[in-house]
Amino acid sequence: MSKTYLLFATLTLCAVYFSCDIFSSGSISHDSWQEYQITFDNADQFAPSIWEDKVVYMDERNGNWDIYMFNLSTGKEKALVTEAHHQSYPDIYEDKVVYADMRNGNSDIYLYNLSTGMEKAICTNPATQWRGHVYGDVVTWIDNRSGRWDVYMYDLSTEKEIKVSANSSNYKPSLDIYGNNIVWCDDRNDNWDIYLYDIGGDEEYQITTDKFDQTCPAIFEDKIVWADNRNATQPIMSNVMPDDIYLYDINTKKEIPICENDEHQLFSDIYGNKVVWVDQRNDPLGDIYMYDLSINETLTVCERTTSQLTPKIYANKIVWQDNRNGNWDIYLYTNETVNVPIQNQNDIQELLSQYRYVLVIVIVMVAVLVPFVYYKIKMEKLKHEK
Ligand SMILES: [Ca+2]
Ligand SMILES: [Ca+2]
Ligand SMILES: [Ca+2]
Ligand SMILES: [Ca+2]
Repeated sequence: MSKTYLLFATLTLCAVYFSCDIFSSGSISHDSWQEYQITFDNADQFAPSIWEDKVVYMDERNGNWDIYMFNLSTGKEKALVTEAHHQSYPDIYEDKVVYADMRNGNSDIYLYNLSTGMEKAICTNPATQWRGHVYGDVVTWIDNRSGRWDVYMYDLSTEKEIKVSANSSNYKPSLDIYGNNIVWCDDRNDNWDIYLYDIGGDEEYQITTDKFDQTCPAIFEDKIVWADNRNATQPIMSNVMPDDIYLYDINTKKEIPICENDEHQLFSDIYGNKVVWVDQRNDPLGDIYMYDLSINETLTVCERTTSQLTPKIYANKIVWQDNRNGNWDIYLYTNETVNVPIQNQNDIQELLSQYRYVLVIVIVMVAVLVPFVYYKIKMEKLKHEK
């Protein structure tokens, strides 16, 4: 009995030791492309934006929309703005985060400075200001103070606000900014086109003239990408025509198709040679795809039966909103080293981690019971033999 018991006791201790090692939460570095979940709260996290190692998003855990940030270097999440009204759709550049803010009873544009922890009202006009973006010292947004929609900008260094668009749009444009270039789409010609404003030259340029719709532009250096329905042969359900993804090079003045698949492609973003977008070819709820201009290849970033939307890319880091957990969370796909808690990165590991204490108790019980039963049977046998 004592020998058997000793053996089982030793095995039990080993099992407990190794299981604790397996379940230990900590951080890990990965060299190859991998997917990470970066928000875990049961409320919704939405509309991510990324700069270097900082991912910002809107978060409803406090009962109204707030602005939160996850730092991929420290592995820590931080609440940036938790004012009691809605703060939404953040955009980030270095230590500046801009967002739409409802604290004054109508939508305004605010800025949160990560270095100072201070907020600054950028535009509090009583009309609607929406879709704030930031690059360098320039904050830009769409504004309906004229009754129609215009693009405005505010220069943090000169503290001056100017109207950017030469003409107004009937419906809400979307916009983006990189360097001295602000891009947006508007319907001044009764179809959607892409426009560009050069801040340095104080001049507006029309980028697309096609009679179909070009929408949702994004810009990186001299390249602009957008969703384009010029190839739609007939309107599909709800008059939404399938979009493709196109790219325009400001230097060469050439336009090229990035994806002309028959299904809907939308929400594109660009960084370096990589273009990302939402693709409906295999899932009407949306998957994330990427095109690499350096190898002319289309790659799948995330393909699941649930919804993946609003991808943003910075270097080799792609973030998006994902409802695979029954609520919206932020996910990341990267081949760079990031600091994300390991215990949640693998479904099986997550499950094991959740039940680690139950598992340890079961191991201990087995270790106690097996020699006990073995001993009992042996005693019974001895009794019978006698
Ligand atoms: Ca809030
Ligand atoms: Ca306002
Ligand atoms: Ca057009
Ligand atoms: Ca999907």
